[in-house]
Amino acid sequence: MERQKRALAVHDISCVGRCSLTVALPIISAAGVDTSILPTAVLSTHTGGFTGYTYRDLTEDILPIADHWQTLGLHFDAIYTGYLGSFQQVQLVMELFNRFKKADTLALVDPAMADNGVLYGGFAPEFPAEMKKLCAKADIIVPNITESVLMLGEEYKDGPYTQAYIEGLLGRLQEIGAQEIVLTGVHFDDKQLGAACLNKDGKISYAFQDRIAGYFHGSGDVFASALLGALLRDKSLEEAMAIAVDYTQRSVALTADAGQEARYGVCFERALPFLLERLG
Ligand code: PXL
Repeated sequence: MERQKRALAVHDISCVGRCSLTVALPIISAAGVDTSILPTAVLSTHTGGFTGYTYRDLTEDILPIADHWQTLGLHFDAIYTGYLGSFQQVQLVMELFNRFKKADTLALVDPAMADNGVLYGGFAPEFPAEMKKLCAKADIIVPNITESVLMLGEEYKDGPYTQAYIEGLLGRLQEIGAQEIVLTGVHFDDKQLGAACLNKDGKISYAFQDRIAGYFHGSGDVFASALLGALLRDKSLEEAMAIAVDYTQRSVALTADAGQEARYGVCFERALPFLLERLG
């Protein structure tokens, strides 16, 4: 057997309402990858669609955890970050990259901070500029269209989009610094929804699935986690993106079928057999 890869997932724990670590850990583990976690905060629920949630900030624990890991000489094949609650947490993730990102470590940054043209609650308008600095240090970034325009200082436009607009956006995102871009929320009509990627050789690819009406909380985290799992299973960027689009769409379809409230997240667990089949 070949060596098992190890990923580090740096996200909050939202105890209820599947997103961030409660999505990343099961999906990346199911892909066969040893998944270490660094929880950045503990919330009773995520912040989208609930009121009165608790928020225990774990910023002060991040460097002591990193110090201990350094004594162990740990190696990570990937470092994956998502929702980060403050400017300071973005700075600390950059420090984690300085310490643990080696030549063969894939740094995947999902600048999870906005959707549908607006920043998530609690973020200052200056936050996207800070997140852009972290994206500059990543190998792959996975923004949606809102996050992309906020980081680029451009105006948000509702879809459907043109191919020229999407490809222009991909090019401008690559200029931020990450070599490869996977853009989510791409649609050229109202029937299909998917993603577009620009790889390090300048090649652009697309992956689509039939759109399921509605807004599904946590689907971006399901997508990015499946993408990383597939990449760590040695799929190409294009293949990993197509697998992640198909798996996310299945999870969303199962959520719609089950008639579940969207704020509790998508039924990604029920689609795991499909993901494993696609990973081979
Ligand atoms: O999935 C993004 C996310 C992660 N973590 C927290 C959130 C959100 C989105 O709202 O509130 C705490």
